[in-house]
Amino acid sequence: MLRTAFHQIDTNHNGYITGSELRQCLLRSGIPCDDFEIQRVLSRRDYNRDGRVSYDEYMRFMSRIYRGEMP
Ligand SMILES: [Ca+2]
Ligand SMILES: [Ca+2]
Repeated sequence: MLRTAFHQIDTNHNGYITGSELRQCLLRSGIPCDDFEIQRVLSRRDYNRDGRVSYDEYMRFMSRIYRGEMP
């Protein structure tokens, strides 16, 4: 289920979520976001600071949420 969500965001299926892919995903969900908001959301998931979110980083973030460690 989580893996499906990742691949829905990763529209070009290169294994990384970029800012523009995240923005498109939010727009498809009816959530318009400005660049600042996108960067804020992205940076919370981008643990190694390479400007994109890998599958491992995504899973790490989601598992923290599921354990109740994120607000
Ligand atoms: Ca991608
Ligand atoms: Ca990264």
